[in-house]
Amino acid sequence: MTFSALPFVRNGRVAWLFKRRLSALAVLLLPLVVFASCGTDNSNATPGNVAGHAGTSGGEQAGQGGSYESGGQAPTAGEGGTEAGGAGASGESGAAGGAGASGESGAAGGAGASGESGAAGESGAANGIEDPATFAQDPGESKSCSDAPDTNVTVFEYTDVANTSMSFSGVVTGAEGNGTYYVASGQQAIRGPIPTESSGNFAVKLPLFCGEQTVKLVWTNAGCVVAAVVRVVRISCESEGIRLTLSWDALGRDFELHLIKQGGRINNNATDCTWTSCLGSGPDWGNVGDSSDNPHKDVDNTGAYGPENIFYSHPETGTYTVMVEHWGSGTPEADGQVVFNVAGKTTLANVDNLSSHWVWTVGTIEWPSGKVTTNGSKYDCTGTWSGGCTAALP
Ligand SMILES: [Ca+2]
Ligand SMILES: [Ca+2]
Repeated sequence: MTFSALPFVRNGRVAWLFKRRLSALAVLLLPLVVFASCGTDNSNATPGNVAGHAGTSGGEQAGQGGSYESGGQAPTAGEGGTEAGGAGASGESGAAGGAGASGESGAAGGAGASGESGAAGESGAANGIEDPATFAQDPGESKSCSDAPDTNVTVFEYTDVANTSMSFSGVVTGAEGNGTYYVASGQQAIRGPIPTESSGNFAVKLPLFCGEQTVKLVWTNAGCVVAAVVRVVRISCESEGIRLTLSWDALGRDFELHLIKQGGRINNNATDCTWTSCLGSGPDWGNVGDSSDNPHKDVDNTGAYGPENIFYSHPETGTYTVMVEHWGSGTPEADGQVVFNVAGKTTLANVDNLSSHWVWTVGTIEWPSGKVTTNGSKYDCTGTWSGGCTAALP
C-alpha cells in the first residue's frame, strides 16, 4: 500500500500527502544520515547530554541516544488524568511523573508568586525553567572555568529586531554533546536543546519575546560551562497572550503541538491550531474575517528536537487544551517538554515516554485569567490514527 492511498484526506489538504511522503523518506534516509555524519559521536551520548546532529535536507534533523535535560521540574505525580477514551482505543489514566501540577516544583522565593501557576523561580525567573548558566549574565562569552568549551560567537547584542524568531549558528569546540538554549524576558522563558554536531557545528532557530530579552547558548564539558550571552531587543511587536513552545529529544520523531479551543477536537482544522491548520496563518478564531486575532504556528519540525511554537496574541474567552502527538516513528522512550508562556508568566510541563501515535494531554489554559493547569495523561491513538489522531479528544 502506498501512503497516498491511505484515507487521510478528511481535512482535504495536500500537505497531508506531502508530509507522509516526507516522513517515509526520512525513515529510509535516517540510518544513512546518522552513519555518515555523526555516528561515532553518539557513542558518547549520556542522558542529559546528547550527541546528535542537525540539519539535513528538508528541515530534517537526526540524532540518537539519550535525552536532553528537561529543565528543573521535580517529578511530581500527574494531576488527575483520567482520560476519556474515544471509541475503540483505551485511555491511560494518570501517567505518573513528568508533567506534574504546575507550581509544585517552582523554586521558592523570588519575585512574584502567581497563584495557580506556581511561585516564580529565583530572581524572577520562569517557573520550572532553570537558567543553565546563572554565572553568566552580561552580554559576551562567559566561562565557569578556564577549561570550558569555546564558541565562535562574536556578536552579543542585537537591537531593533523586527522578526519573531532568530537563528543562531556557529562552532563550539571542546563541548560534550548538545548545548542548551535559554531565552528569558521578565518572568517568561523558554529552554531546550541546541543540536550540536561532533564537529562542533550548531544551528538553532529560536522564537523571540517582545521587547528586551537575554538569549543564552550554553555548552558543557567534564567540569566547565561556557555561555554565550546575547542581548536581543525585538521591536514593533505586541506581547502574546498565549505562546507555546514544544521541544523534544533525539528519540522522538516529529512531535506535533496542538492548541484546541473550547469544544474543539484534535486535528479538526477549524478548532485545532496545529501543523495542518495553523502554519503561517491560522483558523479564523475571534472576530470572523479578522486575521489579526487568529493563532498561528511557526514551523513543523519533522525530525528530532524542535522547537515548534504556537502564538496567539488575542485569545478568545474560553478554556483551551494543549496536546502533543508523537506523529513519526520515534521510540517509546521519547520525551519532550512544553513551555507555556501565558499572560506574561511561564509554566513548564514535561512529556514523558510518548510512543509513536500516542497523544499527551499537556494541560489547559483558561482565558482571560491566564490560569494554566497541567495534566500529564496520555492516550493510545494507534487504533484511531489516520494521518493524525482521529479520536474525539479532548
Ligand atoms: Ca512536528
Ligand atoms: Ca479571526
